Amino acid sequence: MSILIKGGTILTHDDTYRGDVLLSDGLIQAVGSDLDVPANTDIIDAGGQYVMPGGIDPHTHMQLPFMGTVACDDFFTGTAAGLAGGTTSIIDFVIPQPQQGLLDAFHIWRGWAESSAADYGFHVAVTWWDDSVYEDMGTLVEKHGVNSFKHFMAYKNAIMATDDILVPSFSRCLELGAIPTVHAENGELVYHLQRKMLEMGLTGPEAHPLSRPPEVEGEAANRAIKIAQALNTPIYLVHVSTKDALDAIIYARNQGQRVYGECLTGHLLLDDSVYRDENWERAAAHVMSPPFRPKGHQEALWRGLQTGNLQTTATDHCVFCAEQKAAGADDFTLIPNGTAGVEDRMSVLWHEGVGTGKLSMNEFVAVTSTNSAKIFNMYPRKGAVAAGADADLVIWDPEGTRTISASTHHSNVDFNIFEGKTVKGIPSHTISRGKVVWKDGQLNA
Ligand code: DUC
Ligand code: ZN
Ligand code: ZN
Repeated sequence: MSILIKGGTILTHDDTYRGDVLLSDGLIQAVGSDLDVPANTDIIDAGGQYVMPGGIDPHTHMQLPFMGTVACDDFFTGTAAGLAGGTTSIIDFVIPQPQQGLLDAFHIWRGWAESSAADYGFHVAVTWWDDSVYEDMGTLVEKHGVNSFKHFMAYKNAIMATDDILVPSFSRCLELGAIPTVHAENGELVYHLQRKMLEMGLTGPEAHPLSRPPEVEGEAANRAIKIAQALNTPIYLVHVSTKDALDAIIYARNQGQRVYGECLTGHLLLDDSVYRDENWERAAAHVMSPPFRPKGHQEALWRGLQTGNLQTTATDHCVFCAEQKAAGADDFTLIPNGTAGVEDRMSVLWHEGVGTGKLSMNEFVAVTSTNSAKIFNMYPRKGAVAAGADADLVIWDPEGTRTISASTHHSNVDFNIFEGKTVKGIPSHTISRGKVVWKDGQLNA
């Protein structure tokens, strides 16, 4: 079955023009005007709307086993929520426990992801080191299409990668042509400050940001970037949330170093006052790492996107319901870390970015899709509106509105950090591999 998207304005990372798009067999067959259209082609009228590449969220954690529980969106519900918001691909994380084989973990995650309603890829975390990890990294790149390895510089006594892991792993990434990525927080400092908060009797969510101040991220970002520089590897920093880390990126990029940075929709909009909410459940629902930051950092992140020093936007979608968050009722360090976002990223960024003039429409496409496709080796199969690319597309209604709420979102989680926010600019249709999976508010994942 073919589909012709007719009469829309095509929006890519570098162009805006009137044109039609013909899809069949999961691929974009042609883009232009007066296309040869087979009989029985379904026509979608995209008049007054934009046709752009489906969103790529390069940072999600579906059904992640974490902090004694399991994230409550599985690969189906999480990717379905993404489709409802115009995101047609995610890159999730395989996170082996220390001493667990990387390939073993990879196959477990691949099994879970069979239920995915959208396309997915994996970053694989390096949480320990020996010769078998070195070997497995090679197999993952050469046989399984893995392009990136993740290093958690925080989470001491769990998955933290110390320098004796970062150095050989970054070096192996360079040999393989894969890109090392880091969660940049100094885990030793976090551990120390968490103990200090508890000793002071600060046990609630208000202590969470105090235990992870901006310097914690700034130090780790600098260290990771310098290690990468010494080894001559490119590096990608996930969820850059502070001016401190951004300044390290800008400095390195100005020296000609190949450093990439991602920011999260939540970090662009919210500040740390959410942790001082008198309602414990609401405050705990915002506990994620890195935390939401004091006022001022958000503006710096927007500038990072505008100047191109940050290239991608993501969500770190990793969701825990109220009863799971309650594990930390007496000790904030036990609150499972994570918030939602995969469904809301595109609309919130359009509304707050394009709607305010902070981002051009083409920059929006770049930071929501194309740049991730390029950095993680999927371009131009993903992130493009071009013949031969996967037919992952969004038809974007710039006049449509939606009021975000946990009561109407498609994720399993019972909370939304953007609750009550009305956004202008929504997907009227999402098309995944040539199939319409979201149309005028109806999800058919
Ligand atoms: N941060 C979170 O908030 N959740 C999952 C992992 C992470 O680094
Ligand atoms: Zn992280
Ligand atoms: Zn994450």
